[in-house]
Amino acid sequence: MPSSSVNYLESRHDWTRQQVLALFAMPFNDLLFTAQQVHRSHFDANRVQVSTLCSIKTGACPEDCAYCPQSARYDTGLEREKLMKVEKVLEEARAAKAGGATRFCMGAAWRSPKKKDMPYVTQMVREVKALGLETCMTLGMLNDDQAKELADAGLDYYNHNLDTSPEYYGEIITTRTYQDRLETLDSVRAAGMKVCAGGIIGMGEGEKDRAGLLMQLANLPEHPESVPINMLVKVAGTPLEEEKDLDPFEFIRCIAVARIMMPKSHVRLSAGREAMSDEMQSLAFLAGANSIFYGEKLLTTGNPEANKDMQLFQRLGIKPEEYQQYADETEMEAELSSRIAEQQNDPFFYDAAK
Ligand code: SAM
Ligand code: DTB
Ligand code: SF4
Repeated sequence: MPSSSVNYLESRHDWTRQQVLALFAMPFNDLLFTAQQVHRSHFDANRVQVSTLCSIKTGACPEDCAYCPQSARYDTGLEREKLMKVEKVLEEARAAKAGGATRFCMGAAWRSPKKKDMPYVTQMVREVKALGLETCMTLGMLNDDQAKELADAGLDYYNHNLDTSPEYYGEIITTRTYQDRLETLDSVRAAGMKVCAGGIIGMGEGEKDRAGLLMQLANLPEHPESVPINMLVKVAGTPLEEEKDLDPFEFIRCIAVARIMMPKSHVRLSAGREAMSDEMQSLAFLAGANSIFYGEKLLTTGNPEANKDMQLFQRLGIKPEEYQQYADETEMEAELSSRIAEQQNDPFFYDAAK
């Protein structure tokens, strides 16, 4: 292990590049063992949160994100669609709930929402929430007022990814800055919503960029509650379509380091699962991933079939996390502690705190 004086069970916001690179450099088994210890001290290790995505506005996006099939600048054969009617969104949300999802994530191919869009998206939030689902949206950049409007409508999470390190960012996106992204995350936090922020792995970045991305996320004043780690989905027509495959172990390392650096966050094994074997996904869970996107489609690209995911959960003894509405943080901590205590009665439990 890199340093015996580091207490990996504490939440920290002062990670140095050297420390993060030292985590990446650990022997694979040591890294996974450490990540699993950290995971078990904060979570029920056999529960995975299940979210479903819905593209409420598809294609024709003015931005130039090199990975994205929805950018108007690349010919990816995607049909552009108008903002989805609220009733259609609700239909999809009901189906997601019936399928076992607890969070419904609505995504729009926008640089940022326009004034005229806000009444529709806030209505979506209110009505999806009324179905008993957690709500998440990803609509591009937000200012303080827009974030407040969404928070007032009851939006639980806002997703806005940093995507990569500040140093590599310019290779991927030129139409908005890293600072713009950080400011959106500030607005989301200031409005009182939970933050969902992560990135994409496999875009030709180096390990130092993966370390740089995780450092940015973990050194935010508060860790994002949800950290999606996407593996690039290579879409024909995008500048990254020919990007070479990433060593799967490098991806798993990234999940493990995210788990260690943000011990209380849900780390989502996000886009790219269709290209992963069951064994690779199970390694990601072992490394501390505890959330997935569930349902046959992400926003515009494919995802494993729902029944294949449920079979994998069954084979691994994983249960979907239930949606609990707690009165406050204390009640939530109490519930988690009792789950962790149950886990400690297991003869194979390894107490990381000892
Ligand atoms: N337009 C909004 C924005 O970019 O903020 C929201 C939707 S955008 C599709 C949400 C995120 O999806 C991106 O930030 C990126 O991290 C992820 N994403 C998009 N295309 C992807 C791909 N081909 N592979 C992996 N992740 C992708
Ligand atoms: C995130 O980090 N990944 C999701 C969600 N947030 C919005 C999106 C993945 C998109 C993959 C490409 C597509 O389906 O268009
Ligand atoms: Fe537009 Fe979002 Fe795609 Fe970038 S990632 S092109 S902002 S939809």
